Amino acid sequence: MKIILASSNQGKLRELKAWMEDFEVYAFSEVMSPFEIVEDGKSFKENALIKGRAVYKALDDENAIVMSDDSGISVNALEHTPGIYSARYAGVGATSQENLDKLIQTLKEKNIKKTPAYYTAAIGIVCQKGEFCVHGWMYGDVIDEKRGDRGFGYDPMFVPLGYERTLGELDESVKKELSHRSRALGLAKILLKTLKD
Ligand code: ITT
Repeated sequence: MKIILASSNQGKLRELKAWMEDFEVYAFSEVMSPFEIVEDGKSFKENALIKGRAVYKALDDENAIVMSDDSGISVNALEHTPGIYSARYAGVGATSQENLDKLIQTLKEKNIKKTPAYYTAAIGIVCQKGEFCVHGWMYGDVIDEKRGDRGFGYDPMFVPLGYERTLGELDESVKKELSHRSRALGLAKILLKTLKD
């Protein structure tokens, strides 16, 4: 089964491809000229489906199966922000590094050294049979410094529940086992099996 991933985020694409290695998977930029998608939904689910729908339409192939990922980090003590705005926390067009620095700066301004947070991933699937969405979460804490350079995005400041080190420091197998994305992909794989029949 051939799957087109509606994402331009290299960190996500790496993880999605590693998790979907039993499928034939391509980033949409590998099969067409990449284009910008306006993510103006009010939830992870809405944004995941906006991305999936845009790429499905552009592919113009009714047999295509498009998978999208909308995700982000929410900090309980910051009223669950940045949430769906995680990619533009430091402003529209901000880099991952700028977003990470801004979240660390926000914690420092509030004198917070460590506080509960969680990642959410909504995986969308758009194909001839319809539009579907599944979610996964990973809980833990964020700290007011970066540690390690594994993973991507906010990983150097995120300590998963039950661990002392950040996702930037831990072996990648830990994130593969526990992550919001892996959990959502576990459900997405079940969905894909049923769509095949
Ligand atoms: P696409 O829409 O092209 O997939 P994007 O980066 O714009 O890429 P999102 O709108 O879903 O994707 O934004 C997700 C943000 O949350 C982005 O800043 C990521 O760095 C961050 N994020 C999501 N999952 C993460 C993870 O597993 N580890 C670290 N940061 C993550």
